[in-house]
Amino acid sequence: MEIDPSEILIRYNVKMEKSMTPDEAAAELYPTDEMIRPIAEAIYEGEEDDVIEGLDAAIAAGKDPIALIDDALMVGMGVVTQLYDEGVIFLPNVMMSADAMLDGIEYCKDKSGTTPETKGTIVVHVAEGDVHDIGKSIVAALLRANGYDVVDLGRDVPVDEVIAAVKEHNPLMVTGTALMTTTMYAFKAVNDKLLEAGIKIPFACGGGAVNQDFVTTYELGVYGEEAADAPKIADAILSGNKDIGKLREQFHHH
Ligand code: B12
Repeated sequence: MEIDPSEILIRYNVKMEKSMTPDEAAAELYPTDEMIRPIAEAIYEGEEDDVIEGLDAAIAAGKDPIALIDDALMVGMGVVTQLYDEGVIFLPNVMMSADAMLDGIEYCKDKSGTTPETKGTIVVHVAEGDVHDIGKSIVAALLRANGYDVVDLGRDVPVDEVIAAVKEHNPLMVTGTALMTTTMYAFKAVNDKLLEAGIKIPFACGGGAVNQDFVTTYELGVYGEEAADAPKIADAILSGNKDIGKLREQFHHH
């Protein structure tokens, strides 16, 4: 479908007559911290260069690059997600913001420079058919920041590719991210094929569409609500808790 930008603008005018423009709505939501605000604003505007500039200034002022992923980039993306949910902005805006966000994550990862001794390998992926990879990239960044070697298979990863990677890398655990109620069923397929191959490692799953009830329907599933749960689950496995039931006890809400 051809999108004529002038028509979108006309629609905005009609829709916004009585209320705020999208920019004004966004301005209400930005954080007040003067280091963080420009980064959040640049995410909303989808301006990669300004995101990097803002991150640079914050890092120069002593902020931890990895902490900035949650404290600044996620905050900016939160503004975008909220306005999208409210119908104030549309998918093309979200796409540009997502790209700026991913560039920012890469930059923070580079800047963190800490390459701690590896605690073990983890295979990370986005479910087959699903291109939403922001959450997965945060999970990967936090795992790396916490000393794990991450094999990042990317997005829309065929089930068999996940199984092949697990066989090749013999990881501590696998993570899966799904943002759509249709694609999350690929996790069940991954679970079944792992079991078929005699591989019984924890399969930590999360992402917008996924919930605890769904994840408990397959044997290896451990649900993680936030990206920060991924390194916590990995640490628990590392300290000897390899039992899926016990991991669920520790990480699921009861
Ligand atoms: C950004 C976005 C996009 C971007 C994605 C860019 C990218 N590179 O990722 C673009 C514009 C490309 C896009 C496309 C589409 N999208 Co979209 N998109 C979104 C949006 C606005 C935000 C998603 C997001 O990034 N959230 C932020 C991240 C950080 O959250 P997250 O991934 O859940 O991760 C967090 C946690 O879940 C956790 N986590 C994630 N994984 C894991 C794993 C482990 C182990 C752990 C512990 C934790 C964890 O960590 C993160 C932070 O704590 C949502 C709406 C919404 N409100 O969620 C729709 C949404 C996900 N999209 C949707 C749809 C339908 C689509 C399209 C089909 C639209 C279309 N008609 O073309 C296509 C999908 C194409 C495809 N095959 O995948 C629907 C899905 C509906 C459903 N439930 O099935 C949503 C919900 C919008 C809606 N309300 O309808 N989208």
